[in-house]
Amino acid sequence: MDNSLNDLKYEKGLLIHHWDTDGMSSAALILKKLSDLETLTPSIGNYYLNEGDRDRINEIDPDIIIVADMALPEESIGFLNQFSDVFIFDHHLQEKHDVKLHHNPVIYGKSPKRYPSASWVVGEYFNHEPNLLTVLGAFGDREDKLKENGYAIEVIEQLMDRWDVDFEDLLRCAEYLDSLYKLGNRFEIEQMPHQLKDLESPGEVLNIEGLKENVEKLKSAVEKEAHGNIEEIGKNVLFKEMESPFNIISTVTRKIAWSREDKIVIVSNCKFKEGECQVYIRGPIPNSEEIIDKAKEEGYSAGGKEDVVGMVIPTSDKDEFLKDIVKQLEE
Ligand SMILES: [Mn+2]
Repeated sequence: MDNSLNDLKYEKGLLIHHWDTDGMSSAALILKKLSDLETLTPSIGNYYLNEGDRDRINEIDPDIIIVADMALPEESIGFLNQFSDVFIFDHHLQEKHDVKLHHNPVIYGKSPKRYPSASWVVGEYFNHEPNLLTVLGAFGDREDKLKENGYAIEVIEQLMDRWDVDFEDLLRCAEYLDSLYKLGNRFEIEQMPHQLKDLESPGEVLNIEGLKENVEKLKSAVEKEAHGNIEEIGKNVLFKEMESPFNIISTVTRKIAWSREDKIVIVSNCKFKEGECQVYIRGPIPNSEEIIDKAKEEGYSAGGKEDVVGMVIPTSDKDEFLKDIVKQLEE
């Protein structure tokens, strides 16, 4: 085992982590060992370091950097490498980076079932027995699918017995923590690992101030959007224009699509981030791969699979882009 993080000397350490439950839990596990790190999450929705992030990192001027649960591109890693040694802990499929330590068992051929989350990777690296934080990350990333993971579920069931909670309670913990990025509360996300690191049971997570109210606020926002005005803009295509300050487009799209299973549903939201529109498509999409490739060719961020596509485009391109998408869907 590579122990190079265990006897590190540094003045100013920086911990960059994903904004979701797994990212915060992985960061908390690292803080258990190195509690004086500054925490930073990239601008929510960006899987890279933008100018604002780079300014903040320049300001901190770290002499060690740890990255948890984020598959940053080569260019961002190159930026970090200028400051200091970089340590990466992750479980996403990605290229191996030229850094001090790139600890990702999945890219070295280990099964993703054995490492359902970055928290699982970090916990093992520091020789923790699986604990609350290990398990929280896995619930955040895998949710119900954890039930199909025989290895993980055995570990989880033992812990659930000890805590006297059930599967639903742990799902709720992840929902509570993920409310932060859905609301866009970046500052709270960056502070949360410092609070999580001392928690030992799911009940303590559910009691974190404000999270329950967050979840309720999000639920009513989703309901409102999913039942609002929906237009028919193509033969089998429905369109919903959201105006929400929250990052709930994927939940809203799923909700509409599940109630209109014969239709393709397009949802846009240009109010989560200034200057940008999120666009989601769900339903029986005949050519999702083509749509994703074309959006990428045009320089947009896009991803998805056969029944769902998500994209981010500049607000100024929105009308033209949507027209194009409808055309592609009807081809
Ligand atoms: Mn993860």
